[in-house]
Amino acid sequence: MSIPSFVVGIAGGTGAGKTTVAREVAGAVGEAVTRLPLDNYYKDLSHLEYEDRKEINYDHPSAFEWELIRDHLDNLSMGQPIEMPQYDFERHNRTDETVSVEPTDVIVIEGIFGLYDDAILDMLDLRVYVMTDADVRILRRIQRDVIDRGRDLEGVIDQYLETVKPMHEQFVAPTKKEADVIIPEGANRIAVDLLTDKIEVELADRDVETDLE
Ligand code: UZR
Ligand code: MG
Repeated sequence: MSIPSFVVGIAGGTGAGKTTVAREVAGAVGEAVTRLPLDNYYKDLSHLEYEDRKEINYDHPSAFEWELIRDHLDNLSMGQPIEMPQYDFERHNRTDETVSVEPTDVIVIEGIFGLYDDAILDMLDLRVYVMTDADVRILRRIQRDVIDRGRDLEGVIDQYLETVKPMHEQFVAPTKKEADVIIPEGANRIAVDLLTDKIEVELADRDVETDLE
């Protein structure tokens, strides 16, 4: 790999469908795609007790380890493998394990703050914001947190009103101005096809460039 990877950033509110878009695009591109979910880069909070970790504002940019995100994205796009941290939502903490991730020609970084950090924005070749109505997002969030993650409904509602919604309005929604493309309602077929086509055209152009070198 002689030229840097093509890097796609996908942002949007909780429950917007970012992970689904990233997964579908990654599956449709006819080449290996590395996904970098920002959820894995919440700060290590092992020094805190569970009761205190539960109280952290996970919808604020300061909850993420930005230095590590920048380093990992930089390394991957330059052809270096990384050890990606893993996150346990039930314990609200990073796990002890990491996963080795190999560099590929396409990298998709995805999370509520995918279009937030200036250094990350500089590394992106394609910036996508997934815009889904708040009512749909909270319904999906309830489904995921209550049914899949075993949380209680009241807690999910309180958290939504106390932090998720205000932080979304303050920090996440404004990042849509950074986007090249805004896609409605998550993983709609045409949007996924268009993103896939765009990435494939970029890869083909790069192959031509490398052949000429
Ligand atoms: P997505 N989150 C948790 O609920 N618990 C944690 O330990 C870490 C994160 C939530 C976070 C945010 N907020 O809204 C969401 N809260 O994960 C972002 N509260 O992930 O984009 O997949 O919804
Ligand atoms: Mg997600």
